[in-house]
Formats: sequence, structure tokens, C-alpha cells
Amino acid sequence: MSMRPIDLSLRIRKKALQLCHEKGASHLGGALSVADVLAVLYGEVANVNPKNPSDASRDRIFFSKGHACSAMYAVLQELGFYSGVEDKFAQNGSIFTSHVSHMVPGIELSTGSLGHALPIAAGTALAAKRKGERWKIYTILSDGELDEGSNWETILFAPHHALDNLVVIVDFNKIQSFGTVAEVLALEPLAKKFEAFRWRAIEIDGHDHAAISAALARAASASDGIPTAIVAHTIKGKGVSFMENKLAWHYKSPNADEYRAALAELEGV
Ligand SMILES: Cc1ncc(C[n+]2csc(CCOP(=O)(O)OP(=O)(O)O)c2C)c(N)n1
Ligand SMILES: [Mg+2]
Repeated sequence: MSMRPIDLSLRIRKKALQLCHEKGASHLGGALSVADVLAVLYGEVANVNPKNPSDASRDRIFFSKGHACSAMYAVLQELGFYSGVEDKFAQNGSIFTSHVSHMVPGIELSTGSLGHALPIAAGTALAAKRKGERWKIYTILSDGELDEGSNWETILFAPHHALDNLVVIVDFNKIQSFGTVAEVLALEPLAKKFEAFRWRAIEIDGHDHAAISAALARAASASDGIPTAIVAHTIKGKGVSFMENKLAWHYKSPNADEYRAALAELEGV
């Protein structure tokens, strides 16, 4: 794949905004925080094929924070996996459900009940190792979902099985649904926790495309038996000043005025 991440991230943000506005959907803040990670991963790094989404040699990308589906549906449409998501999103009978669905081409796993993708990703990574496969397994987690014990079981499991083909990216935007991560259940020092569990931890600014790219390159070249965790420091609502770091934009859907103002800001007009 190659689409310039700088263009792709803007297109993801605009499409996520549009989907949430037009269909009255939630979880825009977490879609905006993960847009740059998705833009670099899909635009520059991942081996995925829109013409053959189930190609056996593809990289597997598990989007665990399934509530932020607007960003995922946007990036896959930009890559050409399908068209017309604007009409179908969040409609009765549509495959474009308001948490990601595996019925959608390019989505590996239906998620939304937090804490499920990493265990499945690790099992996939173990199977790939045993079969001598060279493709990679990426899992995008939210920070709030690290409250789920299933993740920590898997964080223990992966280095034990030398799963250096497994890459976790944590969208560390510091906010969950009803409060900050620090208030609800503190995670820091998160990178040190991964290291204590024998992971390679790389801490980056999750909006810096060069940093995301370098971290993913380092993860992809690993052959030392150590899984990689990229702790991506991000801002919930990134790109729209009145949404940034605001808890309300976890659930709020932009009304017409908010949509216009947000779009104008993203377009720099
Ligand atoms: C198992 C489970 N419990 C509760 C929820 C309800 N819920 C939806 S989003 C969310 C947390 C949102 O915060 P975070 O996980 O940090 O996501 P992000 O900030 O990336 O949007 C919760 C608790 C859920 N989806 N799954
Ligand atoms: Mg969060």
C-alpha cells in the first residue's frame, strides 16, 4: 500500500467527523486520536490488498478499540476496500455496524467488547510462528481497555512464546469513557510495565508520522523473540481544538454547527 500518511490522516479525520455527524454516532474523540497511527500503518507499512482482503499472506490488523469504528471504516474506504460507507454506516441491516464488524472487507475481527483482540492476535501470532509464516500481526488497543485482565494475561503469554511477529500499538490518549485514565485506573509507567513483562517498549508521539513509521519499522524487523509494544502518546479529539482532551467527545456527536466548525479547522480555512 502506499498513500501519503499526511493526506490519509486528514481524510480519515474528515470522514470520521462526517460519519459521526450524519448518523448521530459516538466515539469521535477516539477516532481522531488514532487517525495518525492508522494513516501510517495502512498508508505506508501494512501489507494488505483491497482487491483481495483475505489474501493468505496479508498482515493481520486487529482493531481492538472497535467503538472508534468511524476511523477504521474511513481508512479502509480510502484504500479502496469498498465505497459508499457514508450511506450505509449505522443503518439497520448494514454490515457497517457502529462497532467494527468482520463482515466488512478488511476488518479481521468484530470488536467493541473491549479486551478481546489481543488474546486472539497472540493466538494468531503463535499459529503463524508454528507455520513459519512471515506476515505480521498488529493490534491497536485503547488505554482504557488495558483495565481488562485478558490483555495482561496475553502480555504475559506473548514473550513466553517468543512472538516477535506481534506488535501492539496503544492509543494512549489518557481519557476513557467517564474520566481520565489517571483517575479511573492509572497505567503509568506503561512502557516500563511492558518491559517488566519482557516486551520491547517504544514510546512515541502518536501524531508524529515519522516517529510512528520508525517505531513500526523497528517492530517489523524484530527477530529476537521479543514482541513489540508501541506506546503512542496521543490526544483524544486530535485536530479539532474544541474536541481535544474533552471527555464529552467520547460520546458526543457533532451537531451541524460543530460539524462545520470542525471541518473548517481541519481544512485550515
Ligand atoms: C468490556 C467492555 N466494557 C465496557 C465497554 C463500554 N465502553 C465503550 S468505550 C469505553 C472506554 C473508552 O475509553 P478507551 O478505552 O480509552 O477508548 P478511546 O479513548 O481510545 O476511545 C468503554 C468502557 C465496552 N465497550 N467493553
Ligand atoms: Mg482512551
